[in-house]
Amino acid sequence: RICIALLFLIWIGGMLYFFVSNKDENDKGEISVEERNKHIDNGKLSREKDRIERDINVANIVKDPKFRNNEQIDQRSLAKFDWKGYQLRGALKPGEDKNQRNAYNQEASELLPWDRVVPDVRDPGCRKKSYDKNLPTTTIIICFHNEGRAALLRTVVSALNKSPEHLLKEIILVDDFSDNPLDGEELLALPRVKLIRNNQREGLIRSRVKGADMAVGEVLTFLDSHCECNEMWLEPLLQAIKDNRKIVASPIIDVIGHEDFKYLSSSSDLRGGFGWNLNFKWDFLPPNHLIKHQQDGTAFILSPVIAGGLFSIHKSWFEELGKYDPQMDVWGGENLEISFRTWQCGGEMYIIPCSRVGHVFRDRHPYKFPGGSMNVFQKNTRRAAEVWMDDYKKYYFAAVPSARYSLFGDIRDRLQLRKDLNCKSFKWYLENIYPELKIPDDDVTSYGQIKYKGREDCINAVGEKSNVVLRVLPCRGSGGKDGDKQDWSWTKSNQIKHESLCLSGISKKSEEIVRMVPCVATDNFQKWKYDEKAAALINLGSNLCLDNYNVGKELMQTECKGHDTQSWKLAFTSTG
Ligand code: UD2
Ligand code: MN
Repeated sequence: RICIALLFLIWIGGMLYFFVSNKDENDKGEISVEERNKHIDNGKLSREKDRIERDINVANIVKDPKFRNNEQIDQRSLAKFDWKGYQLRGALKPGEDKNQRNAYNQEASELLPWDRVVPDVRDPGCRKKSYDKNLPTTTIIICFHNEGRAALLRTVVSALNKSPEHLLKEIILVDDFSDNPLDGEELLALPRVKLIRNNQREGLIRSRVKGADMAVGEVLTFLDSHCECNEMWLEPLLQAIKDNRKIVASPIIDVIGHEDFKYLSSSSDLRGGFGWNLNFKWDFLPPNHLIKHQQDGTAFILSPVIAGGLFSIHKSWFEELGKYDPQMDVWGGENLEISFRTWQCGGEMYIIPCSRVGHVFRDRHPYKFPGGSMNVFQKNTRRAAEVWMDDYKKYYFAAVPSARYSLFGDIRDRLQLRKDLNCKSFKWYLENIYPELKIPDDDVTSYGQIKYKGREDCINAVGEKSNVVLRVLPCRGSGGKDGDKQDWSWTKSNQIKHESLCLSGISKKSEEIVRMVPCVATDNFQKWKYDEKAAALINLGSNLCLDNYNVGKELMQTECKGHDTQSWKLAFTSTG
């Protein structure tokens, strides 16, 4: 109970800090990498599943997929659109939980005008940039499944308002079988808007391909259905692609708070990355890239992977490159897949800092996953790993053991595509594009979680590099949110390792706090023995036992007396 109370206090403190530090939306008080990663973590799905699954009303009239295109674009005008009426007909009902339907505060979203002004948070250097007059045209593709009307409308309207007329061919909405077909149909009254409605749930991956196939613009620009485009967001993306047809160009993704819908500037020192669990995450720019970025805040940022939702790509390059894997369902995995494919098959990926688009990052999925969220995410990810990662997929299996058993279907078409495009190896990708991703050592004999008293609490390595402390917190499962903080491995020299650090007893002193230090295979204080019978972890340098004596505080080593606070279970899998 003390532990829960403590966590609660930490959480309150964190929230306070977060809100205070983001008080002024115009200041450069940017959102932290942890905060952004928190919202894009993929693994927490299954735990949340019961809570999030909404009943989809199957009694809906199923309509054929259709593509409606009002020829008289000019007769439809933005000014005549009854935005309040549109929103009202799908608005939050009295007594309805405001966070339930969308996993964001729908009430806050509906209180904002459809064309609200957002702060121009671009690097000052961006205002001095000029772009060619004859940029390629684009089609904006927005897939949605039961998106809140206010957010969906703001996405479309901000795109209309912030894009030069001559560059925007059309906005294709792909309604992925939302409960109410009118959510999309009523938007056909807006200029340039076209609509495809799926007659069954397809997921965002196949839906995007449908939109892409219909597109008449030269460049495809994908957006999520809860975005707001910022000043001059489109030109930098199109210019990058005009200059190099094989560039996949992403904006900096600003944060629209899911609680208050404030538009917050994101740090421009971040780029897309992933760990061996193949969850997307934001990485700080590595030093050599950071220097370049600090010299010129408008320079392209090389990104090993894209977040997935917001990017432009030349239509012909998208097609040549194999669009998306059509056997990926619902959500997830496609972002890493298109990233590996782009880099390995001769393309490039950049974040273009002068382009900024806000996005509502959420903590959970508001929609149901036919097939179960974890299964679907794992299937998609495994397909990506099988096709693109060569032997390196073994590190994925090591990080997410259950992925070995996922049913991932037939991948022959995608392997053929890789062959036809003459793509480079994953080794090449790691060495040249993402050398920062460290390859796990082969001196590891087993890996997994260390459970306190063999129950539902696990040892976590909390904090950054030089200041990692150990805490016992609820087990989350590898791949889950913060699950990687609970990943431990046992080495051939009997070290207990997390990332590049090893658990050390430090000295012979009893009641000494144990610490994470750089691994040295010969240091006896870093060597441990697991006594199966006593369920104790004994340090070979001090002969003392790992102890959670001060519950909720850091771990220490104490004399081995068989106390239950000295009881640990290694939930480990062998690498062999
Ligand atoms: C991120 C991406 C998202 C996608 C995803 C991985 C950003 C900002 N977002 O997750 O675009 O790449 O990672 O797959 O980079 N949708 C459907 N049908 C479905 C499920 C979702 O149409 O079955 C729509 C949904 O309404 C939304 C979009 O697809 O417009 C992305 O879904 P999300 O917002 O839940 O994904 P997000 O932002 O967590
Ligand atoms: Mn989204």
